[in-house]
Amino acid sequence: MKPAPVTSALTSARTVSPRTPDTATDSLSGRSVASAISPRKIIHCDCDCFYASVEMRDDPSLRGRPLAVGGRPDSRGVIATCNYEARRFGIHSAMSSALAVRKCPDLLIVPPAMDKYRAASRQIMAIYREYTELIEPLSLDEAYLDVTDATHHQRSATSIAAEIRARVAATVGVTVSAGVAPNKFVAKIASDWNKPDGMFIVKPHQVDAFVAALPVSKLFGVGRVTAAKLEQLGVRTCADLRDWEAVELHRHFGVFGQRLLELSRGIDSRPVRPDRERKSVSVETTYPIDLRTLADCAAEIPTLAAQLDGRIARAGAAAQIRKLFVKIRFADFQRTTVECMAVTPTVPALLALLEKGWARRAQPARLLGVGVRLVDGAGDAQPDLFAQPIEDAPHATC
Ligand code: TTP
Ligand code: MG
Ligand code: MG
Repeated sequence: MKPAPVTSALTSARTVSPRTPDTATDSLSGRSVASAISPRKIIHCDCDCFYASVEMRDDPSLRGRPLAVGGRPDSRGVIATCNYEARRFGIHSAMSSALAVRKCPDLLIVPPAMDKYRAASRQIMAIYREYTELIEPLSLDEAYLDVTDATHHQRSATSIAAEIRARVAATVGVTVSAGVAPNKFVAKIASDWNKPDGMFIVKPHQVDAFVAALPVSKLFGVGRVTAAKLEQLGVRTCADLRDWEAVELHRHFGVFGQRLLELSRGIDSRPVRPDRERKSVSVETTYPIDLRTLADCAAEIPTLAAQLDGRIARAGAAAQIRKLFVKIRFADFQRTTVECMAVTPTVPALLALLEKGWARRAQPARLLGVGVRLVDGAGDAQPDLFAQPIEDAPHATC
């Protein structure tokens, strides 16, 4: 018996979740952050047959033939991965090596060399880091990148992903497939879409149709048991799932039922969580024409503050703020930073800091930055963003 169609707000045709839910309001304007900012740009990158790619890179004679990395067939070894030639024989990760050689007697199995894979991974992650700090590695060969605020390529996530793929291939010697989408779950599915050495883009307006056609087994958190249970209920695709009442799904799957409904509509607000402990969040702008007066600088603060709020929201850092700061780089390239204790980046507080900083040189400014320092940090900003200023007054209060 098919349940009645859902009549809750979840039936809304818009399925894209624009923002993380853990920042309900914008501290500067009082507006909901979710309504104030546009969809995120998430790239999911995953290397193609990673261990095998590294082996083929280091020994090109291994290319073009079925190759696996794993344990020996005669000692209960398993396949860690295999190249795409070997996959044609039905070989895959976690298969016993003994079975793999039965399926493909010509299969060459090389033992894993983890140090090489770790070194390649470090190189790849360093390339990602040139585009955004918001990187969440999932394994040696895989990461989410939030490039919503990245300024490369006129902010085109597609161009950024294409460049990253080309750079990894050229400098590390392995191929990466990428998915670009407004959230993690769709980006991860998209990176698999055109594997190997491919890329797939799901624009915000395409999420709804893209997700509707997906089998439920593709949903994050749906393993074999849940998929089988859904199948028994007559649910095969996300479109089928959308017909269900939340209460019915709750009856069958507990709290995961609500999550299932969201995912079936392409909603996934999980932020990209960087592994490194974040000590500060900041934004800065270098102006094409110097800002001549304090009033000119002050006029820029609301825009910077709004950008900062968006960035704090995406980093899920709103609850960790302990200080605000304003940075000014003057026309003569001298730099100053002023900060104060605070837990919310309000425009008046940032203006007060600006005024103090400006008074130190009273010169045209070529760059303004605003930021927050977070608890648990050592009190210093990330060094690549804000190197030690020459006239710092780190403990000024406002
Ligand atoms: P994956 O990204 O899952 O697989 P892959 O990169 O080999 O192939 P694909 O093109 O489908 O992405 O895993 C990355 C590496 O992790 C893989 O090269 C080897 C290792 N691995 C194991 O050791 N055991 C496993 O069961 C899996 C799935 C991966
Ligand atoms: Mg991979
Ligand atoms: Mg992977």
